[in-house]
Amino acid sequence: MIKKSIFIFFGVLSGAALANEPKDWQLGFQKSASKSMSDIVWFHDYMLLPIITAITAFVLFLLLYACFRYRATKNKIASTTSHNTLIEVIWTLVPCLILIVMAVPSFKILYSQDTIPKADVTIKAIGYQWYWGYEYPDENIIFDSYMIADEDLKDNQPRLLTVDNEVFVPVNKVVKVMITANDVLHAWALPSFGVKRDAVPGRINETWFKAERTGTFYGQCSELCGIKHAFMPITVNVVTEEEYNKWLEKAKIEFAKEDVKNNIKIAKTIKEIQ
Ligand SMILES: [Cu+2]
Repeated sequence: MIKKSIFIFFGVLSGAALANEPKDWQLGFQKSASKSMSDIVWFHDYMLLPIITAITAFVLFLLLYACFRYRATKNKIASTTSHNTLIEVIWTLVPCLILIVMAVPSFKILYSQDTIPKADVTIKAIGYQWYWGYEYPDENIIFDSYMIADEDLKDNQPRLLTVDNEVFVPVNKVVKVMITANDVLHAWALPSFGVKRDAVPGRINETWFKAERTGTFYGQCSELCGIKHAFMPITVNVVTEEEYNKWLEKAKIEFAKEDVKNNIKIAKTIKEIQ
């Protein structure tokens, strides 16, 4: 029985760890799919968590020790000590040192996220109330990506995360994402890639990722943007180079940008006629 529960416990944990989407009872981050996210997970697991745990344990020990050692029954006459220069210097310097030690890897990760390498694929993500629009500026592709309603979900499609038109990117390639919005603030966030950037109307923010494995990855708008904020998910399919090229061929016809221009032309002509 115990063996079985241990098996189930670790099974649940590893299952959650392998997923590209949030899972029930999940603890910690989703499994990383980019170096950037691996760095973030390392920073959290091996730097922040040990420091937080050590500080919490130390403060708890001091509290309990003070409560026990200086309890009223054993100390009839209260101490009048109010200063101790040495200890004050220590409790100022030690937190400073901890912050400096934390700052080094933190800034390293921050700068590596901020420096965009030469992009193999460029995507533009535009936040709308309440869906995402995507453009592949180099490929003349443009499409909108709406969430699939609960009643239209097929098997294995996660609720609130599945969209009609997914983003496709090739594996092991640098993908630059230009992020903007058309109406209010949104945020394009994909936990497995360690990516999160605000989508600001009238301004383009840039970020990048390099997915290290294939699969379907899910994210959500991460800036409170209105009544349907929770219903504008982000789905990215990471596929092999061949599959990506195949998708491109199809998408160039289905989502051709020229069509939009033609529509505008047609609309203008109609207006002129009127
Ligand atoms: Cu939004």
